[in-house]
Amino acid sequence: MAVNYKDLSDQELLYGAKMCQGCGAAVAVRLALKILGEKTCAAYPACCFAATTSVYPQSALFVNNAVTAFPALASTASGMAVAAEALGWDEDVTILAIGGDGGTVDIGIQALSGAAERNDNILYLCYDNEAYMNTGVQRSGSTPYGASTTTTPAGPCSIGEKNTFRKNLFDIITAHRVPYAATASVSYPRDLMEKIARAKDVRGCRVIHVSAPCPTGWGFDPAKTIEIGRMAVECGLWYLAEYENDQIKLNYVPKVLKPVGEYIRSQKRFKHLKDEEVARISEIRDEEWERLMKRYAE
Ligand SMILES: Cc1ncc(C[n+]2csc(CCOP(=O)(O)OP(=O)(O)O)c2C)c(N)n1
Ligand code: SF4
Repeated sequence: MAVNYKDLSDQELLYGAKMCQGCGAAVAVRLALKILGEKTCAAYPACCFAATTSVYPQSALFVNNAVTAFPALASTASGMAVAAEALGWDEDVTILAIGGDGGTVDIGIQALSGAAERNDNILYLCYDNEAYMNTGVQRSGSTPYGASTTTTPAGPCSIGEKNTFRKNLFDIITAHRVPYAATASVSYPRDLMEKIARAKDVRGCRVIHVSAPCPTGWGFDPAKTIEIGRMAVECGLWYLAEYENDQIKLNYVPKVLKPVGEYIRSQKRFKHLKDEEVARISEIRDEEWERLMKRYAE
């Protein structure tokens, strides 16, 4: 499905939500729903998205939706997909699972792995704000090295003893050989919407992992969400990629990676880091990028 940007403006399906200003998660879901449209049934577990959109009996989503248990997002969506098929709903209906990084890479990983292995007909969108934000910024398996959280406060806990390398969800999912997977960022909205559109056309288990900056948990001015997300990609701490037909491609390769320092110094969660620790993050970035280019670059 090609994205017709002129038609998108009147397709708001997320209204009146109570996120913090500048919430990247809200942008991710809003853009996804613009592409998927009204024929969507969404599910989400305990997370910022649920807490800010759907407190019974209210919901800010103008599509059918269900709030489910933390470990059960993918299995709930799998059940919805089977029900849609049993009811004979047309193939245009998307079963959309929306989860934070904690609910995806940690607590919901078993259900997601099962859905991926069975190739259940769901579109799973993980908005990654890099911590368990809804309960007060606890470290998740997707929290980057060096970030201060309430469970890895600034100091030894944040720089290695408890906080090591983040899990790579894209690697985990592509190892399941699902029909479609991608990484994206709210700071590259066209890339994100095109990936949602591509995923909509594919049947089976599709997973999109979206970088969604969080001004509250990361400590930056809410007006800068898009700028911060862009900086992450420009300095190589996030990347835009796609997986289909057992092939991986990088959608955007910066000509020269910007120094990580500007990105790191833009956020309070990293403000305790000394220059040598920032240099270590830069080394990690280089190792990871080299690995990425070897494996993924066309
Ligand atoms: C089994 C279970 N454990 C813990 C909780 C408490 N809890 C609710 S939301 C949340 C944080 C969710 O983090 P994440 O999935 O990263 O989404 P975010 O809040 O960052 O949007 C936690 C720990 C819960 N509801 N259920
Ligand atoms: S804490 Fe972060 S993810 Fe949660 S609603 Fe606020 S900005 Fe969004």
